Amino acid sequence: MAELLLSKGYEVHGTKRRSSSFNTSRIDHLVADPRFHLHYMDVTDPLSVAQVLEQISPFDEIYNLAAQSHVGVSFEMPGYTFDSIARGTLNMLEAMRRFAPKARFYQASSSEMFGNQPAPQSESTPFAPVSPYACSKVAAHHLATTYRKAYGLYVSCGILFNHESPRRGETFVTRKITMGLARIKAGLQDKLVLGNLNARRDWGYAPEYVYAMWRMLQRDTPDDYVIGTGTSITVENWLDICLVFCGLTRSVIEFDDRYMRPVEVGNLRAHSSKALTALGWEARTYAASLARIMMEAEMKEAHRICPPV
Ligand code: F7E
Repeated sequence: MAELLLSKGYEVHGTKRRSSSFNTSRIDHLVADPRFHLHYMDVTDPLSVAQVLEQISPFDEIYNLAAQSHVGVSFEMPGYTFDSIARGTLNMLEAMRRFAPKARFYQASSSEMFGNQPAPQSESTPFAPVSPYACSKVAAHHLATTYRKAYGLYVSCGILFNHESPRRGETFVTRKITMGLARIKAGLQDKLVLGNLNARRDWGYAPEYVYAMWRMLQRDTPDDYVIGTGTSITVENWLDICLVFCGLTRSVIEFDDRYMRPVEVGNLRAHSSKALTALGWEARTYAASLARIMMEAEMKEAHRICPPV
C-alpha cells in the first residue's frame, strides 16, 4: 500500500507497535524516502490513535489495515483479535471524526465475514461469521458503515478475498507451502506439516488488491465492494501446483490436527462484478500464476541461504 501511494506522489504516514525486536523487513526499503514516515501507535489504545491522527492532520486518506489477521490464532486469542479489529476500527473512526472529518477512510473488511454461505459471495450475501476473527470483522464493518450513515463520513469498505504475494506472512497457508517446499528442495528442512487441505479459497495477487483499495477512495461517494478473482481452488490444489513446480512429491507432506480450526470456512469465491463496473477493476493474476510468482521468489531466497553446489 505504501509503495503504491508513494508511486502516486503521496506523503505516507505508517504506524507500528513498539516491540523489542525489529519487525519491519517488508518496509525497510521505504524508510530512506523522505515522504515516508513511521509513528508508534497501537489501534487498541485510543490515546495513541488520537495523538497520531491529530499530529499528522490534515490528511486526505486513511487505510485501516490493522488487525490480528490470522483466523486460526483468533480461536486462541479472541479478546485481542476483537480489540485490534473491532475496538481498533472504532478508535480510528472516532479519531478521524474529531481530527479529519473531511478525510476518506478505507476499512479492510474480509471474505471471512461470509462464513459458509454458498459461493460465489457478493456485496448482497448476508454475513455468517464462524470465527472470532470473522465476528470481529463483521463488527468493524458495521461500525464503518454506521459512521458513514450517522455522521456523513467518507468511509468505504473493501471486502477482500485472500490476497497473497512473496511478502505474505509465513504462517498463512500459501506462503507456508511455497516457503516450506523451497526450503525442502534446498535441503534446509525435511518435511512440511499442514492441516485441512480441502478448504477452497479465491487467491489473488496482493498488489492488484492494493490498487482496488486506492481506487475505492477515488470515487465521489463511499461504498462497499467485493474484491476477488472469481475463481477458487483447494489448499490441496495449491499444494500440488507448488509440488510440481519444484519437482517434489507428497512424501514430504505430513498432517497435524493442530492446524485444524474448530470451525472451517469451506468455500470462498468472489462475485466482484460491482468492482468491475464501478472501479474498472478486475483481477489479472490467478492462482497458478500466483503460485509461480511465490515459488520463484522462495527458491531464490532458499538458494541465497543455501547456494546449490
Ligand atoms: O488459511 C487451511 C486453513 O490462514 C487458508 C487471512 O488473510 O484470508 C486469510 O484467512 C486455508 C484455511 O488464510 C494450514 O484451515 C491448511 O482453510 O492461509 P490461511 P484464511 O484463513 O483464508 C482472509 C480473507 C482474511 O481476511 C485473513 O486475514 O488453509 N490450512 N493447513 C492452513 N492454514 C494455515 N494458516 N496453516 C496451515 O498449516
